[in-house]
Amino acid sequence: MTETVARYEIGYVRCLDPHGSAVAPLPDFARAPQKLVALYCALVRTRAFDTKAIALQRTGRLGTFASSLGQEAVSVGVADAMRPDDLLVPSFREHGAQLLRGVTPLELFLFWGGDERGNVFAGPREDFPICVPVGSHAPHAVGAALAFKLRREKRVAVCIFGDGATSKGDVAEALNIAGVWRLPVVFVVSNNQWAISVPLRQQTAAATLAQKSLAAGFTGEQVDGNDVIAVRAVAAAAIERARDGQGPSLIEAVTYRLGDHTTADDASRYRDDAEVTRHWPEEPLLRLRHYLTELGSWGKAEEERLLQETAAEIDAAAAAYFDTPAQDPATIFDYTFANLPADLAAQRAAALGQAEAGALLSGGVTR
Ligand SMILES: Cc1ncc(C[n+]2csc(CCOP(=O)(O)OP(=O)(O)O)c2C)c(N)n1
Ligand SMILES: [Mg+2]
Repeated sequence: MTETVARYEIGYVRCLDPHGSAVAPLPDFARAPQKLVALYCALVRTRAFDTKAIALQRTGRLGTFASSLGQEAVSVGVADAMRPDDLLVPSFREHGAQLLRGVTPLELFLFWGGDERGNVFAGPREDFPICVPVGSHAPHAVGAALAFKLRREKRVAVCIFGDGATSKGDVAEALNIAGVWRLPVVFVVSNNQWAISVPLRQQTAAATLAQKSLAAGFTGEQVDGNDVIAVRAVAAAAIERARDGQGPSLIEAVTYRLGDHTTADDASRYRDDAEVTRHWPEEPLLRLRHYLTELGSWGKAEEERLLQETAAEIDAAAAAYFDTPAQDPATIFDYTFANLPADLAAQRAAALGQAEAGALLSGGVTR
C-alpha cells in the first residue's frame, strides 16, 4: 500500500496584467496612487541609470556592465518591501534595489568603472557589495541572518540571485541550512529565463524554481516579476514572516532579460530576436504607467518632467564620476595578503613605477 506522506503546491501571484489592468484585488499599499507613483519613479530612475551606464561603457568610460532592462520591477519591488535596517545581499543586476535603498548613482558608476570605493556606501552602510561570482553570496546572506537571529535583532537578510545560480551547490546549501535553522532570510530568484546563453529549459528539469525551497523545508512561490505591485506584496509578506520568526522563503520572480547578458555579450548569437520582441509588451514600466494613466494619476506632463529630472540627476552623477581622481594603483595589491608574495610585490613595484611615469593604469577605462 502507498500512502501520500506530503503534498506541495506552488502559487503564482499577479496583480496587474501586461496591459496594466488589475486582475486581482490590489494589496492595501497599492490603493494610494502616490505610493504607486513613487514606485514608478523608482523604475524610471533605474532604467535611466542603466541606459547611461551602457552609453558610458560603449564610449570607453565604464567597465563591463550588466543591464537590468526589463527586470527593474524585481529590484524595486523587493527593495521597497525592506526596512532600512534590513540587509540587501545583491548580485550584479540589482542596481534598482541598491538605488532605492540609498546607494548613489555615483557609487555605482565608480564600482562599474573598476573603483572599489564604489562599494563603500554612504547610505545603507551594512548592505553587501555587488556579488559578481554567481550565487556565492547566498551563504553570506545566511551567515548574516544567523547573526541577526543570535543577536535577537529583528532584521531580515534579502538575497537576490538569478535562475542560473539555482543550479549551484552553494545556493542549495544556503537554502538547506536556512531551513534547518529557520533563519530570517528571503531568497529572491530573478528568473530572467537566461544564464548568459543557457536557457531555463537547459538549466533545470523542474517545473518551477520556487519549488527548490520545498526540499529545504520552507515555502516558495512564483510572482509575476514584471508586476511591481505583486513583487512588492509577495516580498513584504515573506520579509515580515522572516522578521516574525517564521523562517525563510524563496520567491521566484518570473521576468525576462530584454538586453544582452552584459555589455561584453551579443545575445543575437544565441537568442531569437522574435523571442525578445514577444516579451517587450510585458515589460514593467509600461504596465504600471498604463495603470496610473487609467487612474488619472499620470500624464504626459508628469512623464516629461520625470524623464528630465532623472536625466539631470544621472548626468550629474556621471560628471562627478569623471571628476573623481583615480584610485592609488597600490590599492589593487594591498588588501588581500598580509605579506605580499614575491611575484605580486614585483608587479606592485612595476605598476607604481609606471604610474609615477604617468602611464595609464585604469585597465582601459578612461573617465
Ligand atoms: C561562479 C561563477 N561562475 C561563472 C560565472 C560567469 N557568469 C557570470 S553571469 C553568469 C550567468 C548567470 O546567470 P543567472 O544566475 O541566471 O543570472 P543573470 O546573469 O541572468 O542575471 C555566469 C555563468 C561567474 N560570474 N561566477
Ligand atoms: Mg538569468
